[in-house]
Amino acid sequence: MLDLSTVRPASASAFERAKTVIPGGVNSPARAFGGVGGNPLFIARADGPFLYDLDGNRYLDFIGSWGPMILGHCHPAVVEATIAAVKNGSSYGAPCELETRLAEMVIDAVPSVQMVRFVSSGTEATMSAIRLARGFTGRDNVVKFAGCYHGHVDSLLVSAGSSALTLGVPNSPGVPVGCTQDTSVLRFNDVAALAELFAAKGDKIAGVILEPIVGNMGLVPPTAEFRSELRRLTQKYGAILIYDEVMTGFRLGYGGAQVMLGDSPDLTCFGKVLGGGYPVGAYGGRADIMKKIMPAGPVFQAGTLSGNPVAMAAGIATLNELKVNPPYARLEEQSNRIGVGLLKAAASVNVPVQFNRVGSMWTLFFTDTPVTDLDTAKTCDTKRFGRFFWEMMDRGVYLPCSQFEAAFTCAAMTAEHIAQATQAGVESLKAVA
Ligand code: HOZ
Repeated sequence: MLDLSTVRPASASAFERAKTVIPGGVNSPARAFGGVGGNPLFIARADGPFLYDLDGNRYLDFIGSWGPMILGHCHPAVVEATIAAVKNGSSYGAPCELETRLAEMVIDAVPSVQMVRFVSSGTEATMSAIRLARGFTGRDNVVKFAGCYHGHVDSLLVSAGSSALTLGVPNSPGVPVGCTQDTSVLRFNDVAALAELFAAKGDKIAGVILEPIVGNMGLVPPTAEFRSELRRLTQKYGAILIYDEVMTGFRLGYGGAQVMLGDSPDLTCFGKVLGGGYPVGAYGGRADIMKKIMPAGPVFQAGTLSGNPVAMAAGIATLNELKVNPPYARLEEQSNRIGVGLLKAAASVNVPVQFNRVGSMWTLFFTDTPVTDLDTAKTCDTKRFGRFFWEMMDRGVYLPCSQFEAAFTCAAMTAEHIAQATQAGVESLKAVA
């Protein structure tokens, strides 16, 4: 096997140094290249659709910081807004109008959201939404779906996707049994199992949380029947339906997955695009539920850097740009073009693949089985994916370093960039055939 440290020596040596002081050399396991082998790139800078590593290589970036950078890196409006904000002070620990303005923008974009609370990450958003669902209903049970990932919340770290799945720890040590004993895990898209669970204990279920369009076992869309049963059963039994739109919010359209699908959950979690590249999460929804949060109500949740002014300014600038110059139709067309090219190339070299895509989120699964849930996602040839990943990297295309993650096309990519990435894919598929 090729010694990767000789290919990108600066990244390799930075990784060695990092490993001596940071566990595994990274501050989030998704970045560690555990699913593809080799060393992670260390990034020197980013601009538009590109990342530049310490060795001076340039890559077309299809991760976009795992979703936030829908406008590309260093979008002038976002840079300008954050510089202006930081000159007014970087954190107050007191309310400011930027928080209200961003909340109004979220409410304007997502009809199911009547009130919003800002936090600092997607994990905090889902953790708080679960607490709120329990506090509001007075019930303990929560339902999640295998392969969905809602951050590293104790009660949701069961059959989790994303890096928990990639690195083989879907149920982490350190999570006490007591934290997950009230969590039921069902198969995504399994309507019969859902109906059975609600029939058995619907009056004990506080809430159901899901990624309405899953990104964390690779891209997996829901069936219409699954979504409508979810809404019907949660309403019938008085359980809170929580859409985790940390990945899909403002990404699949200005109103996220729920507006695209025509759905109306009770609570929604946001992150990623909402912060325009800064640490922002949020949860919002029906006012009668949200008013249970302290200090309006009794459900406790707090955060020193929540609603941070610089992060709020980045979010406002990002959402403003997405509203004024919506990139969604172009992202759809460009992402589709990649899929058409990859499917054609895979067929020509007899590599079995599935290309799942919604808008600008997509995954090339190396399997001949249609991927509709975690079990089918697991039929993938992850070794072949790893080889494909490195072939793409060597051609200057930076994909998510796991079969079980979604790639993101960004608005800074031109037709030429899409053609380059597709050509790299064609050559890489040939190389792994
Ligand atoms: N939530 C991200 C996409 N699965 C991964 C980011 C991370 O865990 O660092």
